[in-house]
Amino acid sequence: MQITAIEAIPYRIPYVKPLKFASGQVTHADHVLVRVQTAGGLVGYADAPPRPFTYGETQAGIVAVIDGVFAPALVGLDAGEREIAKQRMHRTVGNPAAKSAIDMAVWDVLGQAWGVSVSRALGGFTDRMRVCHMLGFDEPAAMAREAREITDRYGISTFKVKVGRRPVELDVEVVRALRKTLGDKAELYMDGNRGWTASEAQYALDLLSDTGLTLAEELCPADDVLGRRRLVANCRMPFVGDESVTTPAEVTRELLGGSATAISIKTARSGFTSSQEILHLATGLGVEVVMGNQIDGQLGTACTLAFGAAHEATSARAGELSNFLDMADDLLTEPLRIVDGELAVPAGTGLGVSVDPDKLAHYRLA
Ligand code: MUC
Ligand code: MG
Repeated sequence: MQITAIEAIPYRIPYVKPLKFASGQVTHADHVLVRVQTAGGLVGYADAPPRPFTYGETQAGIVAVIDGVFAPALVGLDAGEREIAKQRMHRTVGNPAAKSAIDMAVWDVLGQAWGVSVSRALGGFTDRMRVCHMLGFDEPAAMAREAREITDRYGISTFKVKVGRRPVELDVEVVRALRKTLGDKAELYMDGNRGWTASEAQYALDLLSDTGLTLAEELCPADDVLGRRRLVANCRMPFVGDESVTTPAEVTRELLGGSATAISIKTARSGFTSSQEILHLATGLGVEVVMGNQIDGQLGTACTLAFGAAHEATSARAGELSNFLDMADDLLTEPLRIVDGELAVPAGTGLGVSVDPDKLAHYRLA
């Protein structure tokens, strides 16, 4: 099953409701669809969402690195030679979304060829995941209203709250408004996207100590090395590394250095292959993981879901699987549907999803 082509197709779909957070905002899904074709006629898809404010990748850069570097290095390999593909792509230090989308599109092909779902091939632990919704910046009352609507409509009861603003009290007010609106049973955790200093984060944790938060993610930069270590040592809940732990080596450094005590796994930046390395590293060290969201559309969410449902540790917590709800449209033929707070892994081989050719023609860029 020789790989005959790897295409990078840029497209743009607007957001109905822009997502704002401490390190940036997203108003359009300016993503790149990656299509892997094989000699046997099987075709695999995955999505590359550039996050320039975090990793420096851009839509044009993803297209350029796939067309100019990764596709020429991989075309001609057998789809099963994944370790060789990884070796060739990982010569390049950066470009996580481009590398990951290729890795996952190849897995999509392999699942189809083997006649199994990718989720089964990766581990097959369960066929569904509980869903966590990520709430972007707004006024406290508006964020509480959004959470209430999401609960009523989709049965979702876990929320990741974006924090990291100044004054710190604004975000504290948001968490209090959410707790009041959603009650004690809702799970709430917060993500600062490095917006606070270590001491501001400590102040916020102190103010919020009675609100029942379950996780604190990337509240300050990991590069504030000693301040972050002190913060993490004082933190009573797991402190999640996200943008500081994008590779197995970074995970090792941050965990051993005491700068994180839990790990966010994002298939958009470590694909399936490196996400498994990160997962096994974390579980081997007895560290909790959460399936994160790189502000994915439905195809990216299907990848997070496939990986999350595949393993015991990744399905233990609700996965961040719902932000495609903020988009005006999507590319999949059969939309993902959140029912009773859960997403089921699509039936079928590979990723179990297909791209609607008319939608792709409509949204693709020249
Ligand atoms: C998150 O968990 O931080 C925001 C920026 C990014 O790269 O991912 C999102 C969500
Ligand atoms: Mg985060």
